[in-house]
Amino acid sequence: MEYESALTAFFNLDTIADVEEYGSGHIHQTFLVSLKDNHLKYILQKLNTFIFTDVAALQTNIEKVTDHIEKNTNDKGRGIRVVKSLKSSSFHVDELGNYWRVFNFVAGSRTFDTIESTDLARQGGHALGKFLSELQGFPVEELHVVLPDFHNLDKRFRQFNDAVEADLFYRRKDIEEEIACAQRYYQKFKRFLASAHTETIPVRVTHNDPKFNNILFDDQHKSICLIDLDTVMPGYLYYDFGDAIRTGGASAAEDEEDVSRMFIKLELFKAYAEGFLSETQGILTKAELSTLALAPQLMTFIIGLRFLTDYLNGDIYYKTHMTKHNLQRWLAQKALMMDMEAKEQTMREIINEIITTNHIKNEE
Ligand code: GN1
Ligand code: MG
Repeated sequence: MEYESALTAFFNLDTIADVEEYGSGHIHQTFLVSLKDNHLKYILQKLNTFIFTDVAALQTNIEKVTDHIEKNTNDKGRGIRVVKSLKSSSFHVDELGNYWRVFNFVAGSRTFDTIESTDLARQGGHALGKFLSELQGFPVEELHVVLPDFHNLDKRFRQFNDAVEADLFYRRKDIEEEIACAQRYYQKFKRFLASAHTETIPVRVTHNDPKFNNILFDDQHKSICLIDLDTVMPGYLYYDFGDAIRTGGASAAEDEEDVSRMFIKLELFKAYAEGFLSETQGILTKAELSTLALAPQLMTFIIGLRFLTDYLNGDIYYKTHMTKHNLQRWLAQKALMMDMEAKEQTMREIINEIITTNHIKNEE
């Protein structure tokens, strides 16, 4: 197996009971390694170095952030940590030039792809809020910007336009309507960002990929922590809250085939926002709070647009599991975004109500 050399770098082979493919990430290859003793488990990953070209910088970010969280959390010893190789390195390069790394597997933890209850959504909100508040004092300038302009709307739209122009796979002719739709919504979100940024929005440590299945839960369905820290970088709060609601408030999976089943569930949105705002009491600015209602629409658009771009580019970025998978993902994201647009006013009222009834104070 291709992970043989990596296993040797991190473990004594005699101690390993089992290795199996694991998880539903779109980028890396992930394995669960179980040891014979104590039922200890680890996560082994072969990194996608087409996307993450500077693995040393990536791993340094993750180590610094997890060290900081471990120092500042009330839940000591329950988070994810980088496991060093037997040679004390935070990653291993095999004979073929593949990069590998290992994390501890948090005992008894699990993830959810869809959200069954408002309690689960609220727990998700707690996890994201805790992550942001525990990293409040982290020196953000120390983080490497591993994927520059990751959530930059203009950059993502430029990449989309380049893909439309190149039309390398002759897919454009069948999706002219989608292209026109994307162009229209780009204008809308450009206006939203221009107006949001008339006030100063602080740059803070953000996760940048807090989709619901990147949250670990225990067997009581209480959230433990966020995982998949690859994209932890300087960012704006609305990136994280928006992207979190894209999955944490949705009625269906991000690639739902039947778009009529894809909408925002306002009760999940409300519960997520309540959990989130209770953990971030006093640290968010007024400018940040005022982005919360529209952020989910914006981020659903940005992620959806990236799926559509990848469809035009011939599916080179995201793993796909069927033909037109990226197109299907865009269509589901578009349906969700349009439903949030129809409910924009209610989403605003929900946020305002939580702020008022819980006396959420912004930072002075
Ligand atoms: C990717 O790694 P994974 O599958 O958690 C992507 C995110 C997208 C997400 C959509 C580095 O996340 O930006 O929101 O897919 N990560 C990267 O599901 O591009
Ligand atoms: Mg990821």
